[in-house]
Amino acid sequence: MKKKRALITGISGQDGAYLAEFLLNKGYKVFGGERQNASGDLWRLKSLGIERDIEIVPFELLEENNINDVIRYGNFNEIYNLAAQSFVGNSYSNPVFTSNVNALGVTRLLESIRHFSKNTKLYQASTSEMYGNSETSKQNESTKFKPVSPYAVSKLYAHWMINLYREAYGLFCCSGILFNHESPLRGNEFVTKKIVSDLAKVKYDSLSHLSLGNIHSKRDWGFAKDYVRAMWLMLQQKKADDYVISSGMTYTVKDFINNAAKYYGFNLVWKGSGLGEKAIDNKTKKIIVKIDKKYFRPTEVNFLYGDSSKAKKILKWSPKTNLNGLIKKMCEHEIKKYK
Ligand code: NAP
Ligand code: F7E
Repeated sequence: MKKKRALITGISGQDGAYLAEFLLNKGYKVFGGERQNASGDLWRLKSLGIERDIEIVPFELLEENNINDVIRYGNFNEIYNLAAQSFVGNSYSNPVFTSNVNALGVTRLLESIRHFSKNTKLYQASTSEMYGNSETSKQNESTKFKPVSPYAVSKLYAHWMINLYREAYGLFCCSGILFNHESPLRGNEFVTKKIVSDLAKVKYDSLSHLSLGNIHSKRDWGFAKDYVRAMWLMLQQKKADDYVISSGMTYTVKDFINNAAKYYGFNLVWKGSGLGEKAIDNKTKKIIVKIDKKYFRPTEVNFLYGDSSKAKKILKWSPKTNLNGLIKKMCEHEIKKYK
């Protein structure tokens, strides 16, 4: 039987690596879109042992002609658009770049599929950040969007374009509204990876303490490997649609720190408040966590809590790893580096 052909844009990122592994296991021929100014170090694919199984193609969301060449001749059954400027913090200092990549980049891609490859199915990486500071206690597909960062606004634009191209031109395109998902392959700039990696440096290396911003925001964190399975399921349905994918639990950044700290043998006691809040190890009396105002954002999403019952019902999807399991995987991965 002829192998299905899938293009994953953003192949060098966290989700790109796990999705590539998932599709290879399903027997797909996987093409990975990599931007040309990238470091070329596909360390995540290497760590999964799959770098030789993927055909890398130059892919830049800012370049219309490049996108058209890839789509016109690729003959893809499925495209997973994971490429993005994905760091919310960075979107405040680079709002134009973020919009160009995340919003207009998706329009370029949709136009290319419409003109050159109308039967190709498209997955778009939408995000829970689009809800912003939502007034509902849980967020599902009908919850109103109130984005509060340049990143979230750019992703909402793309989200609506996906809806529009589905309606107006009958393209099979789906948005996965994914809540935060993490893994040992997460980028160092995101808070979960920063926590597990810096706690390891405090314990085994010479870092004096961990510096963080707002530790009271709540996130619905899941394991990335569970979430890429949902992306694929969306493209296997008869009808294209949008789905919320979440763990169904919500915790503060502080909860995450307390849980992770135990893996390093720290028993944290918290003192003070605001910028003076700090965590001290009860055994050694050493300061382990301090607050630094430079990590606060001009606007913040305080609370996210997803309701993925539609995905559970239609896609038969539910997560296999909970927060404790995720933290265990991430901490063990860091600790291994020192042993
Ligand atoms: P990630 O690790 O930051 O990966 C982003 C990928 O996009 C990287 O491969 C990056 O390449 C590539 N990229 C950036 N700018 C590009 C451009 N102009 N043209 C082509 N490629 C470009 O992100 P992730 O965590 O895997 O997330 C995957 C997608 O899901 C993103 O769209 C993100 O916004 C979205 N999302 C993520 C989460 C989450 O919790 N992880 C939740 C909801 C939605 P370089 O390696 O060269 O930088
Ligand atoms: O922040 C707080 C920060 O950067 C989580 C992206 O994948 O998920 C991710 O976006 C929380 C925020 O993720 C630090 O203020 C405190 O409240 O890990 P993060 P994010 O902003 O939720 C969504 C769903 C995406 O779509 C995005 O692509 O942690 N926080 N102190 C900090 N955050 C960081 N990064 N660094 C700190 O020092």
